[in-house]
Amino acid sequence: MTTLEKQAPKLSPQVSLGTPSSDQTYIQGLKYLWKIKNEDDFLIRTIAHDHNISIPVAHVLYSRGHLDKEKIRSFLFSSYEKDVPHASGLKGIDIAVQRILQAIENQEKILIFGDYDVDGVTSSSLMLLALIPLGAQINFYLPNRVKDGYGLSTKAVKRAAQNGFKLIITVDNGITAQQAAQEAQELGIDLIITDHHRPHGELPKALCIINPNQDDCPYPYKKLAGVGVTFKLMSLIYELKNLSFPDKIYELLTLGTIADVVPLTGENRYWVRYGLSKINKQTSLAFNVLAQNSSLSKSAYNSLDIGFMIAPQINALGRLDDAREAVKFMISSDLSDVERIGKILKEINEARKKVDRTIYEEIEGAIINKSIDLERENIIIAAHTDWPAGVIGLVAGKLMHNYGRPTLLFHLDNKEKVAKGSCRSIPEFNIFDALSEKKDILLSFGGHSFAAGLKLKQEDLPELKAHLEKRILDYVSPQDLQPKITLDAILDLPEATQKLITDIEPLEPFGNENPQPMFLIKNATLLNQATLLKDKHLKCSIFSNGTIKQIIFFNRPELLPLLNNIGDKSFHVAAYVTKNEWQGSVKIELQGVDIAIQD
Ligand SMILES: [Mn+2]
Repeated sequence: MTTLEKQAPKLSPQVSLGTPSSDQTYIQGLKYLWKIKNEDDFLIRTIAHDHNISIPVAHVLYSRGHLDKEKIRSFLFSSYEKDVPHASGLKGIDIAVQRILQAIENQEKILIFGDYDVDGVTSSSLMLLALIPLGAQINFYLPNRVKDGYGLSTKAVKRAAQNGFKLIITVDNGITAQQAAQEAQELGIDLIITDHHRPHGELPKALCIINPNQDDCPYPYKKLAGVGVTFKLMSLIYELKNLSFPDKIYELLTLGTIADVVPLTGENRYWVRYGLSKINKQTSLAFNVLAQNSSLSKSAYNSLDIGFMIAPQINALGRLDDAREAVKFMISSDLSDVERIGKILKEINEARKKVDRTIYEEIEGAIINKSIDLERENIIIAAHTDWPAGVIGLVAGKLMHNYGRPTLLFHLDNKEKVAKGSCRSIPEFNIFDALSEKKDILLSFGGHSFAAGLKLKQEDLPELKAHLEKRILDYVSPQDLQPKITLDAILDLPEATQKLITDIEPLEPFGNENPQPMFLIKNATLLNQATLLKDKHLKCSIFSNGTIKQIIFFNRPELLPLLNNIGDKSFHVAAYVTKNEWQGSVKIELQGVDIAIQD
């Protein structure tokens, strides 16, 4: 063990969140604290042998707690029979199916009420695409983020009544729409709520609620996205009618599931795999335009391409003035329409990236000049009138990752004197629970343990901050509040071959709760001078165990002077192993994440 590697200090006994960390080794890297599970050589070799996979891949499975032979098999080969529970297990779904079929039969007007994010847009699109061919008199409404805000409102219900709708179905929202549900009841409109957000407070009084996260819903898999819940409802209708879905349905399910960053485990893992296989056979017009916009040309797309290149553009859909365009873009078969909207999306997304960078830099500046003092404060909390509500969630995510702190950013609406916020939290701190304790000052809030949205009076911001600062001291150790990365396996540089790429593939699709594996390359030395690409990406060659490999560190220009003065000193590298496709040839590429220089 080098001086850099030390056993994790024992957490204080009242800390029950997170996994016990005594079986972890920590390495202090330049930017991140590296966490890697202590190896058990015998177990790793057994996994490799049992499943005929290479040692580093077996090591990844071992580090992630896939130890049981049967569990590993079902992880590597997910199957419909094992991973996909029948839709009828969802509480309320039978009532919903009957009511929808009745509405179609009687030609009653149905309104889908969606959301402006990718999950909401794909959910709405999926339901339309499924119900229109059945002859439903169906229309949809997506609220405008600025004018209407999130979720089904009494205003929207009144308007629906005026327009003669008899049935409203929410997708990806509605679980906290108590007042709107009341209004619907009074106006004689039946309301079906489909949602996946955690219920809190009294459940709305609707005809039925389909949400696997309801306390008494027996459906075993709780991590579906909004589009996943919509899909289950539609799949039961199609099963009853003995029909099969068009491929486009699976594309929408895949896009929404990846974009909503739900865990890619269990049923989600099954559907994303299935959807990717459909996408890689034939992509839709919308998908093609989005791939072109991001200059992606690959023989096969993976979940990371969708998460990082495709989904952010669909997110820009929510910023279109006319939200209807978003759904039109997703499901239209008119190429000129799709191309026209696709062009706008590209522009909006580029503009969004600029705003995103400006906000990030402003906050970074505040941290550097200590107006946000991370030595004394444990969370990042900041607010501004100029920050658009639609962008702050993404920036909060980036800050959380780079600083290791739960982050809350607010758009200040000075007319109404309210603050509308987005927060992202570290795995060790359940932000949903922490916010629930302060319900009395929150005008609205909702979300998950790692991400939530909220609204409160501006004057209450200090109280919220004080509460969160206090809770974080109760639950989280100082070590939890450092920017961290989790490494999965040791990689001997000679093992970094094309075969390794093939061996890693069964672990895909990567995303939330199943990240791309990160490897630890020990005791490397620099072979020759490192260089900068485009002034920001560092490229160099490293040498270890008789092997030389090129490696690229994206957005780490500060490593240049460091590495070029390192001489013969050896260092550890944290890196991804990826496939680089260029003009038909496939090469292995090491993408460095961080280095740890040894004394
Ligand atoms: Mn959602």
